[in-house]
Amino acid sequence: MLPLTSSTAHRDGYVPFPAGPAAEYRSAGYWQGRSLGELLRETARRHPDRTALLGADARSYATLDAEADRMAHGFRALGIEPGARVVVQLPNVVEFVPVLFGLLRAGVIPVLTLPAHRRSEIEHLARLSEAVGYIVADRMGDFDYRELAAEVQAAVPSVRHVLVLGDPGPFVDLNSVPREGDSLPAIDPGDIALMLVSGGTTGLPKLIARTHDDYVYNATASAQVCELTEGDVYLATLPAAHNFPLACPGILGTIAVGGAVAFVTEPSPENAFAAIEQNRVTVTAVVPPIAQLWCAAVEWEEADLSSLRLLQVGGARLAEVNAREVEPALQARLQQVFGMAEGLLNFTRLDDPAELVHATQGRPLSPADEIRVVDGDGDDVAPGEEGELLTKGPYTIRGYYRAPEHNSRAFTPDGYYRSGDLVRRLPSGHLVVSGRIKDVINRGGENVSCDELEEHLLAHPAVRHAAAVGLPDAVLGEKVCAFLVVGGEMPTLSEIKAFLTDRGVATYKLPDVLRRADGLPTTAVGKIDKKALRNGG
Ligand code: OOB
Repeated sequence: MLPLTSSTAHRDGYVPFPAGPAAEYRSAGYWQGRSLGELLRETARRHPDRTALLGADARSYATLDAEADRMAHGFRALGIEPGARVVVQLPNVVEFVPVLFGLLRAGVIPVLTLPAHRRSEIEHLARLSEAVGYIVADRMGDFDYRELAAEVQAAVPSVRHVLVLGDPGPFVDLNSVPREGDSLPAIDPGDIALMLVSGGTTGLPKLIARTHDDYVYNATASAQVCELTEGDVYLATLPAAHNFPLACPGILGTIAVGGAVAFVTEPSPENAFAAIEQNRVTVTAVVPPIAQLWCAAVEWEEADLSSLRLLQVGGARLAEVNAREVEPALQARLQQVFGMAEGLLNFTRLDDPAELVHATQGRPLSPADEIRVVDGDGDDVAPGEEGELLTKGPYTIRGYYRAPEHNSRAFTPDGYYRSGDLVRRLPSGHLVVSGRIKDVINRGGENVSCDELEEHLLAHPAVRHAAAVGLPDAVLGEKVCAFLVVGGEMPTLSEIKAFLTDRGVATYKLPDVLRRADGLPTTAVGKIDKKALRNGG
């Protein structure tokens, strides 16, 4: 083993846990000094022959473990150093797992982006992370990621390596990289393991650096709350690069206990139900609109879903009426999960009374999670009153990566993350999410940053002022409405969509509704009054 002596440049702009809390998390056993790569290694030692990944390309734990090592050697053979960042953008395919563990074992930091991200997001994230590589699949549906990669590489010169799963086109076939070598770096469990992408509170997405220690705890403690065992089969229904299906408990929690993981690239009832039946899936996680769709689809889909024991629903608020439908329709336990890529996770527990499971978004995962509910002045509200949720703990970041100015607003001086979520806390500790103070539209579980969208809209030659707000929608929870003040002729919705798509904006961020306004209402201090816009412009 080589010590990880090379560069520590990846720590520039990283906000570490302060020494005091870090020592406490270690001595209390929340941080176990294990790397994510070791998590897989330990399971492979215990259960070499058990199935790790299901599907046409199924793999046992021993096979996956060896493959992850070979991948790691491949990244080293390309000269990708420990601490370097590589943007990963893969669909939900089994290869996601060996690629992830290969990078982790090489000490390379994956920047986990979603398949729906487009030029605007990927370029920004590649530039911000100074990525040296970009790993994509050749195509998904009618979208060609190699074309996107060419654009990204042209715009961000640090991206030296484009590795493609499938037909590489002008780039390098991921599977052609030589995979021999004799040593892999020693990994410091306190160091950055991977980077998640924030839902985006203001402007473009932020990078969330998670350490091995904190993320191993995130995954294993979540597995415990879900009573996950080696008999479980987890279906990755949401995009694998998102925190929820990745580690809550998701793919990593399942691997920690020796269960099996299956994948679907698309969550339609037809597709997902077939995967549940074929793989005898026991647990999966979805956003509320998908849960609603599945509950309705049992009426017309024939599939046998009897293996499913737990459906986790989170990412956006699940209405109580919809929560009540889940168990009768799917004959599986419902678990509400209120989490964030920044860290804090809340779960309803498997033995919670039905009332709490239906009407709350769960309680914190860890006894070491610190929660405050505060008013606009930052003072604690009375018990049961609504306020903003602030949190810190053993798996919640202390700052976004390379965002010092934003961090001074998003974190309190004593290290709490200001979630922007409005909650009420019940005597049991369960939280009810009642809204948000931050300016984000939650479109079916995908977060759309209003600031970012407005910036793109303002680039249109006819647009003088723009304001994006969420409007209630029966299916998506919220839909994207853009108010425009224009000089001259009002562009049509399809013109605006084409304009934004051309700028590389992801499809899920495109406005669903366009409204013309003569002027935008403002608050007393001159900020755009979004509340007034939502209430009818
Ligand atoms: C999950 O993570 P993110 O980072 O995509 O989004 C976090 C935000 C939260 O701050 C909150 O505004 C909203 O999404 N949210 C919910 C919710 N779960 C997330 N709002 C109401 N009810 C819920 N159950 O979305 C995420 C990460 C890990 C596990 C689950 C979800």
